[in-house]
Amino acid sequence: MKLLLTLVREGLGRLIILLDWISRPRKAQRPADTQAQVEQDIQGLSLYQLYACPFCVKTRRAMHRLNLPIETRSVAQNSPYRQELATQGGAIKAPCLRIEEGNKVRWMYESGDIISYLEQRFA
Ligand SMILES: N[C@@H](CCC(=O)N[C@@H](CS)C(=O)NCC(=O)O)C(=O)O
Repeated sequence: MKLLLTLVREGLGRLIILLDWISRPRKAQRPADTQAQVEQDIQGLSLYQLYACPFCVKTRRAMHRLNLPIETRSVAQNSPYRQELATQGGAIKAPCLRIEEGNKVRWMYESGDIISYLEQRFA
């Protein structure tokens, strides 16, 4: 039964990845100097995520649409980032955006909040 559930979950995850790939939104186009500034600004951001998690796919789609090549860090089992997310972020839940603000770090959970934050800052 556990194996069956794992297979269904993995299958659905792969299907979501395929559907995402087929229906990728268009990337925002910016003048080269604006894009260079945006890429500088996202240096302090990293997305802790799981490859086939639907909420992570939704967040990565928004990043693609906004043309934000933010570093992604897998929190799959055995990844060192999983423990980092638990101890520093406070929970193992993906996605989570790590935001460096001066010498402080903010951990933002919830895909909807992350997408709103990115849209407000970069759209
Ligand atoms: N409401 C949250 C849901 C996030 C969520 O449930 N993520 C799952 C993966 S799809 C998770 O991190 N589960 C904990 C785990 O896999 O250990 C969001 O929109 O970001």
